[in-house]
Amino acid sequence: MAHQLPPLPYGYDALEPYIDEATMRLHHGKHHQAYLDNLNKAVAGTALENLPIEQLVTDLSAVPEGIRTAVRNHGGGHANHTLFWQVMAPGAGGAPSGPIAEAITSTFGSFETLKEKLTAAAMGQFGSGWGWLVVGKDGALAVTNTPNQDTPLSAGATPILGVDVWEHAYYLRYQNRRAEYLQAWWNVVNWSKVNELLRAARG
Ligand code: MN3
Repeated sequence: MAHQLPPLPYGYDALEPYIDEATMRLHHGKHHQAYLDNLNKAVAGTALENLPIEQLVTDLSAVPEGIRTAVRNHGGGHANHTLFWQVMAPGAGGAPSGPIAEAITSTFGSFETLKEKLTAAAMGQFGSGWGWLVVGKDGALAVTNTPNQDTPLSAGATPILGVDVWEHAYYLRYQNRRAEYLQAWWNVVNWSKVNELLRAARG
């Protein structure tokens, strides 16, 4: 069964005014769909065709060389965007609560510090890529970034919050102002989903 575009868990206009409807329509309907189409094309007829996406991008060395770059880019794009839609929600944002709030405080000292570090990681990603909050193999939280559509899964970490800093994620509303987009993005962070992902990552 080919990989499918997961429906957005809210309307295209639901993240207004922070993320605009036109961006969401293009981003989900065209960009994510294009990663999917290219991923499906790459794995069609191979032994990897039916592997779940997380498994596929976690062990890229198991992917035959001829399609490894395609799986890394388009499989990564599919995995990253699937997470991205889920860790945002309308009427969300603000300070985290629950286990993620405790983990952030014990790791970074405060939510404000995490916010600064993740914003800086996303700002500092030269060109296209992502900023991440991940859970390492040891269960510890860390902030990181990746270029292009690389996923932390390929480096052995589990992403529980990610922000897309490709220009297609913000250019229509924010043009070149990545900092302004990032500041706005914190208003749509879905902490209850991040809590769920933290729980799953720590098993
Ligand atoms: Mn994107």
